[in-house]
Amino acid sequence: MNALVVTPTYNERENLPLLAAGVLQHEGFRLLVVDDGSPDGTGAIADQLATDHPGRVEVIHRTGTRGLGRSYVDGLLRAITDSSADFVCQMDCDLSHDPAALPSLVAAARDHDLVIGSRYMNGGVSVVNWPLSRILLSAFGNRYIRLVTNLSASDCTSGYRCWRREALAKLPIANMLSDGYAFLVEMLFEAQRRGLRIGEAPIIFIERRLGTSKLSSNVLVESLIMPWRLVLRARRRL
Ligand SMILES: Nc1nc2c(ncn2[C@@H]2O[C@H](COP(=O)(O)OP(=O)(O)OP(=O)(O)O)[C@@H](O)[C@H]2O)c(=O)[nH]1
Ligand SMILES: [Mg+2]
Repeated sequence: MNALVVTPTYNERENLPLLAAGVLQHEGFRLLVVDDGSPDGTGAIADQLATDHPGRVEVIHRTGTRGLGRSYVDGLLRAITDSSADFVCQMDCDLSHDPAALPSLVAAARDHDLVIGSRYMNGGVSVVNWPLSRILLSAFGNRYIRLVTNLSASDCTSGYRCWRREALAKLPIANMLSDGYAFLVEMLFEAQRRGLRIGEAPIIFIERRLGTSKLSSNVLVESLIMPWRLVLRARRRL
């Protein structure tokens, strides 16, 4: 078993070494860091990790317009060409996604094409240290997205995911409409539309302790509009 873990980074200087240690402790797991020219020097730390762990850590240094969606496009396009990777995982670098859960996500992906690490599998929302406003935003956001797009996953916005690489390669990664967090919804939408086998595994999301959030109002507005764009585009393609 070989899994490549893609993590986008923007100013994650303190978190990246901790995340890398958490990922690399698992045999068969490698890390691909997609850094967006972080002003805090995260890119140089990623390069050092690549030197310290030859063959297990790789870095993409992006230039040009920054964005989470764009970074995932670059990282996932690289990942699908990596023929030694059976699985491709995606996770945030801020330790909100516990690397200890990686083996169980990969195990669940043996009989799925995509497994989502879900915060919504126990009736409530499994998050630690979120203010009520953030819980409500996530819960209503997910409900809204599911209503508009008809997605069946309980957690459509989770960034903790594991794909079978061959299934991921069937998606039109280079043609995604979204730049920001909506990218996660768009990928899921395209996966469900193509009939990929989508499963979920419960996770506990822990709010970041180090560094700062990059959630912006632009990104939230895109997340409101994108579900409608996806549905309309899919209708036109029928
Ligand atoms: N490459 C890249 N990474 C990004 C960008 N924006 C956010 N990220 C990374 O995406 C992951 C999630 O971003 P966060 O800022 O933690 O956003 P969030 O998890 O929705 O919000 P918090 O709850 O505040 O942590 C982190 O690893 C960030 O470093 C970006 O524009 N480019
Ligand atoms: Mg975060």
